[in-house]
Amino acid sequence: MSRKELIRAYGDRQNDGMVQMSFVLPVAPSARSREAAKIFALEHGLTDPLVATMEACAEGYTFFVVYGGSKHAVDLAAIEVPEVTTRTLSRDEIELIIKNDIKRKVVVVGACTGADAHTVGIDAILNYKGYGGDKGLESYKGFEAFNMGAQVENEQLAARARAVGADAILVSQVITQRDCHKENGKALVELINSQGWRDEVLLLFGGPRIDHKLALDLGFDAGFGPGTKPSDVASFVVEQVRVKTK
Ligand code: B12
Repeated sequence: MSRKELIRAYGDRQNDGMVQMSFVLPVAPSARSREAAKIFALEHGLTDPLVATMEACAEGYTFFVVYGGSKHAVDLAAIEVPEVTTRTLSRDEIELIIKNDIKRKVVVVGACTGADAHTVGIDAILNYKGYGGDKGLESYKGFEAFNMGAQVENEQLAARARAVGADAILVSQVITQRDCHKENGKALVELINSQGWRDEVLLLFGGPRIDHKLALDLGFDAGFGPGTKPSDVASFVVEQVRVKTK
């Protein structure tokens, strides 16, 4: 049996299990509301709850932060989760791999698909301005990036990607109501499979509620969540295309 690797929350010192929880209650701030917040935290299993914040956030609503002890521990050794393991390369490293190993432009086509109108995420990855000071794929000499924008149908995206000989298709999904992101993503994979060119293209799935495991489950090659930088994506794509080129 493998050794357990139990970890607990860190508050003031190792293993003290201190956590904080925040919530809004539909009451105005008062001594009674403070007590209600304390009881609410106790009911969730926090020990010795301390109401650290009690602030009115709208008429008749109060925002609370409660600090208290949690008895729970997590066994890290028992967790297995797939993750993108590609190291994020520098711009120079990426450009060099494309120039010396791939020896042609790497073509990517991206879109926010279905009824989803949120363009900011896909723009952050593809457009010149990028994200968090990290310029988008469009800014690399070695990439040719096509951004089709939002509300793009899977058929349109697949047709465009095929027409330009895309190495990778980047799908952004922000809206997750009624699991429409899963349906949209899966439908694209099925479409490309049915057209018989799945082996020729990398499929990347991204958005605030996307992770690598979900993307793999849906048939994509990788998933990218919140905080992804264009250079993370560029690194993954060039490493994969380099392997395919060999
Ligand atoms: C801006 C915004 C809008 C704008 C969008 C404008 C635009 N041009 O994009 C407008 C006002 C149009 C809008 C509309 C709606 N919105 Co809105 N919106 C937001 C908001 C405030 C910010 C989203 C954003 O821009 N984030 C910044 C970007 C940079 O982050 P990101 O998308 O996560 O992208 C990063 C990563 O995820 C990743 N990534 C993203 N995509 C991809 C793709 C690939 C391939 C890769 C590799 C990486 C990657 O890289 C990016 C950089 O790190 C969020 C709330 C929030 N604070 O997040 C709500 C939010 C997304 N919206 C929401 C909703 C419900 C709607 C509406 C349905 C509201 C309505 N009832 O009309 C409509 C839907 C319209 C539609 N048909 O899609 C909900 C979604 C709930 C859900 N999970 O389904 C949110 C979460 C608000 C909320 N709390 O309820 N919205």
